[in-house]
Amino acid sequence: MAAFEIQTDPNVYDETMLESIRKVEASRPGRIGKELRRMSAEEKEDVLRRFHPDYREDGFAVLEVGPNKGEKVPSELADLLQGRSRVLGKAVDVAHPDYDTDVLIIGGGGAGASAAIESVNGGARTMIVTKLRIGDANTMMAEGGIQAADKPNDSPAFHYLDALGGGHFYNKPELLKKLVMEAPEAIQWLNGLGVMFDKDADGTMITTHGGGTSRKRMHACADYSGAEIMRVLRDEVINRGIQVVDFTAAIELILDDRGQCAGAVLRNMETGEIRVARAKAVIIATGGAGRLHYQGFPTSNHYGATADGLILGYRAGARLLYADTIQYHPTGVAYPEQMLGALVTEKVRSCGAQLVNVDGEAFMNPLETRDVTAASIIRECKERGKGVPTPLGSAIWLDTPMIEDIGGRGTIEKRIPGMLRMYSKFGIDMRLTPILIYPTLHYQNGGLDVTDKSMTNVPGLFVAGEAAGGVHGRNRLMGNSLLDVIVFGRNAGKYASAYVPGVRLGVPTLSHVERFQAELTAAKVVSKVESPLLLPSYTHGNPRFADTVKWGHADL
Ligand code: MEZ
Repeated sequence: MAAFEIQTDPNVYDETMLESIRKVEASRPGRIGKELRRMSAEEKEDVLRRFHPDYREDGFAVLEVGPNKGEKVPSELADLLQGRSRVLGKAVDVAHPDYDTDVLIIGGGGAGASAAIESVNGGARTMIVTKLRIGDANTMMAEGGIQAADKPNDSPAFHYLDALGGGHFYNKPELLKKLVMEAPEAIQWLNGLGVMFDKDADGTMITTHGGGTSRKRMHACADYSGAEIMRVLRDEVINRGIQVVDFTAAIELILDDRGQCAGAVLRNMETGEIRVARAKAVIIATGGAGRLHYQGFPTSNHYGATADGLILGYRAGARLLYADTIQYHPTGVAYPEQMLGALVTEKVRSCGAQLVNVDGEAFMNPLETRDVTAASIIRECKERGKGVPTPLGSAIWLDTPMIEDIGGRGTIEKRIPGMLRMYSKFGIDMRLTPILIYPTLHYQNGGLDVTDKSMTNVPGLFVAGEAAGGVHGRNRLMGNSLLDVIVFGRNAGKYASAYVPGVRLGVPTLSHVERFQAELTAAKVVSKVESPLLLPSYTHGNPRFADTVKWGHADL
């Protein structure tokens, strides 16, 4: 195969960057093959406390109403959780549904699709509603891989311990146990459906390390693992004839007069028309919150990641767990600015690239856990002044040419072809020059609190994927999110369909929405926004974009 050709742009890096690149190149031979020291527990604790955005008091607000009253969450999320419902003041006829199903799934990403497949397998009438199109989801954006302990030198016990340590021991044990125990079968399920995992000539799956893994258990489809998984799940949903209603957002849950979840109020994203779906069980699979741009960070998330499910669940009385803990992926694109915040997969570091400062020094082991790595990058730029100046702030080199030095020519094209092409569009050949990165808002570690049967404290309300909290504790490891959407998407689908035959719905109502509003009024909370948000408030070319998305932590 001919090597991928790139027209490099001699002007893409300015003189300061080029001078720094020369230092990176000069130090590279001495860095190759040298194992970089791991931080001690005390060092990690220190860097997290001082530099991780989760520890910034000014980024958070305390909830004044609802099941988590008194707890802190990111300020932007608090505004939405305590926002004004989109159904208030509207005549919504919940007694006369437009759709009637057993299991209503809100969200068309990996968790929603997996849930739908298993719900149908369980014999339930099943319907997906999604505010964009099926597959427009963070699953699609995941690049580096999916974890599963399925090699002879590994075991779910090692996987459990790695994720528990990475999560700072806050992971809910029963959820984590399910995640790791069902991981090998999840890989086989996906493989059987047609996911094209990277394999050796003899068919053995290729596995690599991720940050915080003690064994090589990252299964990948080059650097578009999520897109490949989503392709196959979407095909499966469509081929099975599962009803999918695109461009339709859920804007409120419906409960019955006994407090059971009984469906959702829907809004057509194009026409604004309101519809009602009656269901005996509802699965929230709405994904993450990157488009809320917590603390002004750019994001690697898809356009619709606005925490909608958390808002719907919370107003209906479902508890949140660890909603104050957010994952900033250490390596988001910092330059060129047209790609600001886009994901540079952790696989780049798994393949050997080091994190290097303006003076060409590799300042840390590149495979520390994500929270520690992100905080260390911020420290290097903000406290030590060792970042590389870019138009939007300072950044750190990811020394990608090392990958080819270590793995041989062609490794980048083979292992991370998507990344190579992404940079090529801007005249950067990452095989020849390092790339500039800075943390980007990537994942919501917490979410709605669920049991190991994926149900919340609201009967009939299930949650799967990124909208659920607990399995990852307070920091998720790479590759455990794709795994989570498969294991817990399927879990929610199975348990929701099994739950349906025992349900007798009472009178449907939206009285919980009025009660919540009354609580807000009593607490003198003035709602700043209508919620759920559904889509971010910026558009390309809109000057407000510049106000919303500032370079993270410029003021630290
Ligand atoms: O699990 C993830 O978040 C993931 C695979 C991201 C990546 O770096 O590729």
